[in-house]
Amino acid sequence: MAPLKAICVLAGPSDSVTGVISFVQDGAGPTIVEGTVKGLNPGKHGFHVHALGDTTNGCMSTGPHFNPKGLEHGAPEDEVRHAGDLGNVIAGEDGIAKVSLKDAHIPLGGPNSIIGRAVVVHADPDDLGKGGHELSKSTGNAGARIACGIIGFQASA
Ligand SMILES: [Cu+2]
Ligand SMILES: [Zn+2]
Repeated sequence: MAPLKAICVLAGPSDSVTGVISFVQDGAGPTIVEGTVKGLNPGKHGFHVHALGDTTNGCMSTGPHFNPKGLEHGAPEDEVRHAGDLGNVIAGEDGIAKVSLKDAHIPLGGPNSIIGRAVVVHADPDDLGKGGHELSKSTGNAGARIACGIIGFQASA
C-alpha cells in the first residue's frame, strides 16, 4: 500500500503567521512531519495536534490537545504525553521555523488517526509539562493560539 499523506495549511487570527505542514506515514510506521511556519517571533513556539478540526471560532474551537489515552501533557519523547504533544518549533531571527520530526503517536489511519483534527502553533514555548505552572500538565503553558489548520488527506504519490 502506498504511504498515507496528509497536509495542513496554517493560518492565524492576525494573518501574519502562516505555514504548511505535511504528514507521511508508511504502513504502521511513524508519521514523518515536515514543513515551514512563517511570521513567528524568534524562539520556541508550542506545536501540537489538537483534538478537533473545528475552526468556526478560529483556533479556539480546535479543542484541547489530542489525547485519546487520557494522559497528562508531556514532551514528545515522554511515555506520559498527549498523542498531540509535538513539542516546540523554533523560529530564527527571520521568523521562520522549519519543522522536521518523526512521531509514532500521530497515525494517519486507524482509531487514533489525526485526520480531521488540527495543528496549532502557540505564541509561547511549550514547557513540556515541566514548568511547574498550573497549566504545565494540560497545555505546557504555551499561551495564545497564533495559527492553526485542519489536517486533511492528500493524494498519495
Ligand atoms: Cu496547542
Ligand atoms: Zn499536550
